[in-house]
Amino acid sequence: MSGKVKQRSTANTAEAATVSVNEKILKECHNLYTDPDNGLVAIGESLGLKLLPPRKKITVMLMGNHSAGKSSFINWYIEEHVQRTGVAIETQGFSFITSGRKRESLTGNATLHLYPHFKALQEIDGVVDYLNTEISTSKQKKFSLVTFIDTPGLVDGDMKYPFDVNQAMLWLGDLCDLIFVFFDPIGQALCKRTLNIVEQLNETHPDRIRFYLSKADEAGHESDRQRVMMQIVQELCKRPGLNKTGFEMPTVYIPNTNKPTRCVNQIEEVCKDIEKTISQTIQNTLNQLERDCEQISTLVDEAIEADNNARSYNFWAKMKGMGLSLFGLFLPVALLMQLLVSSAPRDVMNNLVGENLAETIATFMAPSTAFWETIDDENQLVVLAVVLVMSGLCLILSRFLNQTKPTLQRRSKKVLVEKRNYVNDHVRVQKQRLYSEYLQQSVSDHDL
Ligand SMILES: Nc1nc2c(ncn2[C@@H]2O[C@H](COP(=O)(O)OP(=O)(O)OP(=O)(O)O)[C@@H](O)[C@H]2O)c(=O)[nH]1
Ligand SMILES: [Mg+2]
Repeated sequence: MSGKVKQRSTANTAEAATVSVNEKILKECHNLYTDPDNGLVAIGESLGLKLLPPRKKITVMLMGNHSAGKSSFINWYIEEHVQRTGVAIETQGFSFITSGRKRESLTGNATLHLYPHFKALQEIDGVVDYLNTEISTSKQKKFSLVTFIDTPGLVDGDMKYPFDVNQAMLWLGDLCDLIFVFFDPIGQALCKRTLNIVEQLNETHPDRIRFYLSKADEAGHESDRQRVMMQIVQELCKRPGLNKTGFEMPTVYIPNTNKPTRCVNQIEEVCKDIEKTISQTIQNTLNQLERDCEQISTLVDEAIEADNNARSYNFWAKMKGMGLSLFGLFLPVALLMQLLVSSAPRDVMNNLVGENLAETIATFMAPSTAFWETIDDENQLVVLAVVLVMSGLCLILSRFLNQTKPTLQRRSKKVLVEKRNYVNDHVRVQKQRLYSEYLQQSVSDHDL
């Protein structure tokens, strides 16, 4: 085995290992969210928090004018001829190209089942009939972590699309991680429709868009290529929404060993962009996982604190209510006693409660008896009425104060604490492990 071949096979093995580590990380993160019993989505839902499970792959949309080489790029990337290519208008709808265990083609409805987050596409009339998925078993490059969306070639003029192509492209662009815009030197590189859509997408997602001069080997000599590039950049700069300094437009073409050319090919840059986005997505997914765990933990803490506060509030509300009720009941009893002490002859009292107790009561109530006797007979009735009204008010107020706040049942509280402990002790530990695996693999990548 020659040194070069050996080197390439070592690089391929390392690449395959990286893909499988990254694939595993995204898959495990996805499972941590979607587990039916302990998934973060279910836990979040029970706390009124809507969480979205992370995607297991990144989505790359390819757009550009007709015959710019979009489908050919996908076929080259996955090293399988899944998409039709040719000089005619080949791609008329939207094709999702993704990796799977079995080569299969899915129709529009099956595609929407496979990608539920793209379901709103069916609101654009006619799109579903022009939607399909190609599942390929290819394991080339980073394909197991990428879903490509091949889009219809864009042309100006009388061409009629069976659906609102601009709307569909803008809508899909919203959900993609990367948008590759292919400009080819021969065709309608400056197709207005392409520029319009790019301009609109650039308003909302400038960080996702990458421009490429595709089929660069067909541009002729270096000077011709430079001229075409200048023309495209000038046209792009004319658009206010695209007028930014330092346009980057790598020149790319599908390598063809039968047609050697001296033209520089930066197609590896495209692959690197995909790899960079995968790395970024993994880091974002792990960071989001940490944030979601934190949010769940905070929500549980808040729920428990609110419950403790409600319990303490309820305790004091009950105490106040009980105090007022007792006072409300005590007032008429005290009044009755007063009436009895002041109006009943001493003999009757002695017979009723015994001599000793009658004496104690008389001593105890001496001040109020003295006060009672200063009030003339007419006003005694008024005092009687006031005391009875006060007693009634105290009883009503006590009922009002007795109103309590809802509290959690002991079992529900226990379940909440269990959920928080699961998130903190299990999910966060898993996240830590996945981060270490990711960093370990990415450091060894750089070592190579
Ligand atoms: N020389 C050269 N030809 C290419 C390259 N890429 C694609 N082609 C050819 O260009 C033609 C159009 O390529 P497609 O991949 O079908 O282009 P497309 O952008 O998918 O076209 P539509 O689906 O019609 O929008 C085909 O005949 C390809 O063989 C390239 O890099 N260099
Ligand atoms: Mg095509």
